[in-house]
Amino acid sequence: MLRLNLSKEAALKTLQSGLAFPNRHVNLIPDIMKFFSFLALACASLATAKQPNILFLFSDDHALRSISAYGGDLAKVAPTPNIDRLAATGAIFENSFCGNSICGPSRATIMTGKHSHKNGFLRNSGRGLDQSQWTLSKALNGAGYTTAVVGKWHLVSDPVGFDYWEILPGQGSYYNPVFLQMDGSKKQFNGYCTDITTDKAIKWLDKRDKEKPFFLMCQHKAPHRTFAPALRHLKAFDGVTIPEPPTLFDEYKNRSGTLAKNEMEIDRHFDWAYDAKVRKDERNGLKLPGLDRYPTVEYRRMNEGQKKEWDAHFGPENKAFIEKVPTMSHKDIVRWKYQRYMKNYLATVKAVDESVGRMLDYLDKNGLAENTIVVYASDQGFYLGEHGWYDKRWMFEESFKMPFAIRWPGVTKPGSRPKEMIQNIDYAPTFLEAAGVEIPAEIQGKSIAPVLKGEPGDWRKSLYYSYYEKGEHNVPQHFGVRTETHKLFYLPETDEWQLFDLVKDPQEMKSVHDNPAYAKVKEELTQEFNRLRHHYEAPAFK
Ligand code: SGN
Ligand code: CA
Repeated sequence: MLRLNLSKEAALKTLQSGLAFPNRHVNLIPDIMKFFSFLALACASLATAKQPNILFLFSDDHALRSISAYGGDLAKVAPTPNIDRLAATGAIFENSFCGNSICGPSRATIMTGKHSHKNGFLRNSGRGLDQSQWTLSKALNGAGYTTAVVGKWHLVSDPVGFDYWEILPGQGSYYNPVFLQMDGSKKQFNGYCTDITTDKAIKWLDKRDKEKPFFLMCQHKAPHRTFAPALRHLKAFDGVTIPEPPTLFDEYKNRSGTLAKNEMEIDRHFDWAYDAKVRKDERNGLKLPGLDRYPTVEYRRMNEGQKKEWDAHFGPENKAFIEKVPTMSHKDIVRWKYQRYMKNYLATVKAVDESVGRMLDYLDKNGLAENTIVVYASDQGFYLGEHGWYDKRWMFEESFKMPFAIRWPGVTKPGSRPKEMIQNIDYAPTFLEAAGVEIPAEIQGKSIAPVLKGEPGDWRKSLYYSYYEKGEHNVPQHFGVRTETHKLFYLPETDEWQLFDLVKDPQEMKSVHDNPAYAKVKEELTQEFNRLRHHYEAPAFK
């Protein structure tokens, strides 16, 4: 099949320079050039017609458990009819993973198709993405795509390879957010961040260069901490009791002692005003157990009308809670916090899902659905009370996994649920294949197109993981391997290994590393870990 990965301009330029013979007196050249120019234009438009649009819908910290298409105990309350609709008309991956469970690094991996040690973006606190390296946006832009990113970026250095961008500075804010403009200025917008990001994405689609295929990254802040819902959704979960995970009161036995040193527990670290939304001035001087360090920052950003709506919801609930605290057990207080956390988290998801619905509707209404690949994913998973936690970072399943739904008309089988293990290194090569662009040798991922077609061939049987950060939430660096049945990871700081049997112990409550019955598995996984580290050219532990 003819694949021409050039824009019309580039195709013309290439042909013209190829015909610039030194003996310029030959009179035929102008005619030949005209003919070939015509051919080039025709071919380029043909290739353009074949290049599908790519709509990348992305959120921040979206746990799989809170997407009803994934099933599980929250399926009945998860407010995701539109993500479900995408999954039903495309594919949703049961085994989709990140390479490093933290925001910037996950995004850098998506943009480069490489693990953190190769793209240089190891941790959020770094200097930002080195944009001089190969990136997905530069490649698609160069291959004739018109490109844009709106919303959360978090790669520190300004976007490159985008015709248009309008991004949140750093983490961004939920209410009345500020957006960084391409000219370096900042503008504030009234309203709710998820809605505003969607408005900007739609506005760009309306105004885009319609001669070209598009690559649009619509990236939300939600449902990231501090889990602040759209005001219209504050009451969405009133009267609902969210099921608790069985490991909400994990005591961190039978695993590395570093787990107990975490600073991401709902019990000890979920801040009362900041996270749980019980402000100091609402407590009648009552001292509450657990962290109580920060103010309710999102509340401070609101105008008087917004504050009124917020208070009308949280005020009476907080009052009733504070009156009840003296009669509550410690565990009951943790349970209350869990309910508060989950209702707000799910309410932020509800707006993200509405955004997905608006974007899908836009494609339908504008005749774009048939020629647009749509992906919904998030930079990593998240703990929704499993192991007593919020946040991510660990290689345990809840945060190692990334939600991933894709609709690629003519390629995905509607309603399919592939089991193959994919990773965020695979997104860039997948999009390149769709665009008919050659995949550079330096890319570490693989196109998932064969999996989508139901012809996975010799698909990978193991995944590599690395986590380099140290600091907030006190999760130690660790590096590991996951197969379909087991997981092994190494903690350099304490020189410890952890081995989990994912079939017998899916909640990862007991490391079997020192269990003689697992000696063979341990040996196999250690070898596989070393093989992967060699394959991906991972540096030595420091
Ligand atoms: C912020 C959050 C942390 C979170 C990191 C990383 N604190 O620092 O809870 O783990 O981001 O998240 S907050 O008070 O600023 O909300 S990430 O998704 O950006 O990697
Ligand atoms: Ca994140």
